[in-house]
Amino acid sequence: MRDTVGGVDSVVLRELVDVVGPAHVLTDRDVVASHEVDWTGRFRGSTSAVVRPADTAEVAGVLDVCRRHGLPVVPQGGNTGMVGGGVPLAGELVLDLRRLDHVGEVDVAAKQITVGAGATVEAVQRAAAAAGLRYAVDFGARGTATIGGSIATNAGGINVLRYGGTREQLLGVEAVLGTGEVISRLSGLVKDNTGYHLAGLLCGSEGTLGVVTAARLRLVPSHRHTVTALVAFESVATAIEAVSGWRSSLDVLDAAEIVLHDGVALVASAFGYSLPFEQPCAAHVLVEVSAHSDPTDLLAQAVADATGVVDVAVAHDAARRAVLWRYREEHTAAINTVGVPHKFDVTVPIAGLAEFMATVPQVVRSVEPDAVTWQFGHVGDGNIHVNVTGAAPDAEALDEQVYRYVVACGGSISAEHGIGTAKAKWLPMNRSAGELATMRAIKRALDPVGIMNPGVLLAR
Ligand code: FAD
Ligand code: 2HG
Ligand code: ZN
Repeated sequence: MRDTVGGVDSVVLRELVDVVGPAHVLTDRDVVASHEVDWTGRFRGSTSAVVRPADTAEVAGVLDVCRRHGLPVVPQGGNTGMVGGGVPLAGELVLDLRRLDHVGEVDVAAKQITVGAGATVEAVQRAAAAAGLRYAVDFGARGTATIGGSIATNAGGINVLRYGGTREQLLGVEAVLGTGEVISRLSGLVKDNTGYHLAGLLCGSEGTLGVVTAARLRLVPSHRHTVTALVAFESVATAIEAVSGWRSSLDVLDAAEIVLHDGVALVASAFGYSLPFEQPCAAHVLVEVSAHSDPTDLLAQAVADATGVVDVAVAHDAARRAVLWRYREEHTAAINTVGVPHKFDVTVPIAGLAEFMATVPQVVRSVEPDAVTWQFGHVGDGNIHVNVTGAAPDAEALDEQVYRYVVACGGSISAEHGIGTAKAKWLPMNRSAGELATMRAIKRALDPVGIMNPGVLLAR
């Protein structure tokens, strides 16, 4: 009879140690604990081991062991994902990719960089900035989220309306597929029509097809001037209308993010900040513009042309801009202080967005009368984060009702966070039987043994 350590065969553990070395197969309960629960605290599982490969060859070696023993794997980067896709909910092995954190030289002429999957988004942003360029994907978890995780989830963030999401920055990847095949296309050719775009396929695949080990990323020019304004509106509807107009009139627009009065008040009280304006306002839009010549006048004119503006705070230098951004970026952490949230990361067509935001709290109350609804997000691209506190983490009826309403509004149940385990059950609301069958066929082809994140995306 063979020994087991927390459910995994000791023979398997020895084989994993042979691949990555004894220091990088973690089995101590206290050490693995942080890998077992997600950032929100809603998704908690257990694992017998966390394996920390150093490079692509070691990732391939670990997956080879897993494939031969039929051992399911959850790839994990910074563990900032919001849909329970990066934690071992069914006892899977955790593959921690943060040692693959190489950040290559910026190719200034091509405006590109090659980085390891474990590099943080912020590390890539820093490298780009040091070369006078910019990595256009940006979001609050930048300091912890990895490039691999952001590719696996096709992360969006605050600059999508100007530069697109992660997929739009991705010129190529290196990856180990569930088949064991190692693919590498990091040349960065901008025009390269030589068959299937495998990087695009892996982007958003949430670790279900393979492990991304490196990526070639597009960089954009860094503008000399950046101006941020927090604009207070009398209503959500006027705020949305203004943003819609700015999207046409302001071609220097980088970001337009909405926060509501109750969310701003929560952030202020949770972290000890003063409120941004004396008079409470229904909605605020955090708007950011950047250009080589000072865009302040363009922004001022756009704000002056908008209806329903009650107050404005403008910031030019980095420190004061950060003060305005914290009212937006600290929503996620502030809501966590209230309770474990249900997160609905949704898009609806812009024409129906104001009505959606007015109605969704009623939809929530119809199933969970005592729950509290918080709304904020990337209004510039129609992506609203609806968070609900005060409902049990497993309140499925709540999820179902909200998603049914989103779909009835012509929307998507996942704008940018992915499907993970949290939404796998609801995916057929948004995807046809034909699409799901096609995705399953791709999954079977690239992960024939079914070891790659089996609880995620196509699980139900
Ligand atoms: P993890 O959480 O570790 O993993 C996420 C998924 O990717 C899992 O399914 C995992 O199995 C898979 N995965 C991880 N690494 C790899 C790899 N190398 N190869 C294959 N699969 C892999 N998301 C947005 O889109 N926009 C936002 O504005 C945004 N803001 C956020 C703000 C905060 C405060 C937080 C906590 C999260 C936010 N997120 C946002 C969510 C999250 O999707 C991103 O933080 C990021 O994309 C996840 O990266 P990660 O390295 O933490 O991935
Ligand atoms: C953001 O935009 C993130 O801040 C997190 O996508 C959203 O906490 C959330 O619901
Ligand atoms: Zn977001």
